[in-house]
Amino acid sequence: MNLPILYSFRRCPYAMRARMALILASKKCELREIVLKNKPDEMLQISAKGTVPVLELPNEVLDESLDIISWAMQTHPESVHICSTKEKLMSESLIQLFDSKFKYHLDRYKYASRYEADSSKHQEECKNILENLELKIDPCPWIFGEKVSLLDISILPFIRQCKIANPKWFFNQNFIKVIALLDFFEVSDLFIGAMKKFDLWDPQNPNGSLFP
Ligand SMILES: N[C@@H](CCC(=O)N[C@@H](CS)C(=O)NCC(=O)O)C(=O)O
Repeated sequence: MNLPILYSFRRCPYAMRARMALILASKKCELREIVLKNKPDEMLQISAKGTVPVLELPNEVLDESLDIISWAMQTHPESVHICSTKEKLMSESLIQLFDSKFKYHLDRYKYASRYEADSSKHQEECKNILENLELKIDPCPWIFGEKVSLLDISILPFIRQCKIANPKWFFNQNFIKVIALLDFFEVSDLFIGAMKKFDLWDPQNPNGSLFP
């Protein structure tokens, strides 16, 4: 295969958003499914920081999910909702909030035993962020209307992780619009396509899987 190579881990929310961007922009690549406990040397040689996703292009390596999304969108900006200046500013600040503060508290809530015994304050922080999001959006069905946006694909994988941590608690909260948006996202062809299962990449048998 002579395609861009994507090192990916199915359950990683950053890799999910990169895979969704590649689907939306119809960018074919060779997907190499990895496990975080045993990262292949081939990946570490091009990106020593050892996080997924990593996209290897002929002349460049992109090892930040948002850079992979920008690269994918360069040629197909119309495949997602085109944001007004106000929507763009809102998207940038929300993506930043979810990548930093929300992710910080989500990890400490979801993996409480790895951090500290009491995860309730982290659950509360996640809840506060989702309640604030609830006040800012009116999804129909996506955040900005008919067409999926970069904001949708960037933050929904994290909101989904928050749900998975404790579905009973999550569905009992007051962020009704956020829950409806997540429900819509999880059954969308886009998300289902991005969650397709692939065998683990075997460096002895170097061809990965064709994606999407
Ligand atoms: N800022 C990076 C973060 C990527 C990231 O942290 N990915 C996690 C998996 S969800 C990872 O690879 N962690 C390395 C590890 O656990 O060893 C991005 O947006 O691509």
